[in-house]
Amino acid sequence: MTPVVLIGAGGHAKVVLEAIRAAGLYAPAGFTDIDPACRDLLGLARLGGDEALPRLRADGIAHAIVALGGNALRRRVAEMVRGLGFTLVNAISPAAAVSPSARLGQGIAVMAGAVVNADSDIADLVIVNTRAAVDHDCRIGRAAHLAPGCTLAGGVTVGAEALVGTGAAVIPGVTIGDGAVIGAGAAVVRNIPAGATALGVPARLRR
Ligand code: JB2
Repeated sequence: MTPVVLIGAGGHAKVVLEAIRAAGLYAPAGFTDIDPACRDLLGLARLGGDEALPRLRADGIAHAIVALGGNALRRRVAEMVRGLGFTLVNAISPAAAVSPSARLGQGIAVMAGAVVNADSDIADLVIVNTRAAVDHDCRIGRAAHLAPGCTLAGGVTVGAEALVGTGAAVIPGVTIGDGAVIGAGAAVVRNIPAGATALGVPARLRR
């Protein structure tokens, strides 16, 4: 099996690791984490900080996944990792349902119970977290995070690095701008501008 290095060893990395193990397409070779105290991730060993990555690449490990939950951090670290010559792989849980007509980029995590429906686009570095639902014709921008249990109806657009909070619901055709944050449990019934925070039912912009 093709070896893959995980970048990061926190809570998100645990779930990514188990999705990779369950899918059985890649063999986790270890992880890098900036915290030297972080020595073990569910039986996987620390290979060093990110300064170890050039050596790992030279040793023949060519695949990586950036398992960091923060959207901007994940995007920045992914640029660095790609710059070192790694190819980013996807961690797709076999307990997720991904439509054959959906288009997936690279470095994506789709967790158990998630659904990605027909003709949706999932850009690089997106997290479709546990039990999140993306219905048909959605467009999810680079390094966005759809948190556990959120629901996007058909034709929703989510901008790059946006966060749709846990349990939030978004009605059909709405656009959520780049970097916007949707609070947990919010009901989004109109477009949300880039960089805005929207909370509540129905969701209102935080002033
Ligand atoms: O630049 C980095 C870096 N920055 C932080 N490179 C590497 N290799 N590792 C880095 N880290 C490490 O990421 C930290 O030392 C820490 O071990 C880990 C972050 O762990 P934490 O559990 O705080 O966050 P997370 O990003 O794994 O998970 C968050 O996001 C998920 C989506 C949490 O909020 C989770 O609850 C959430 N499910």
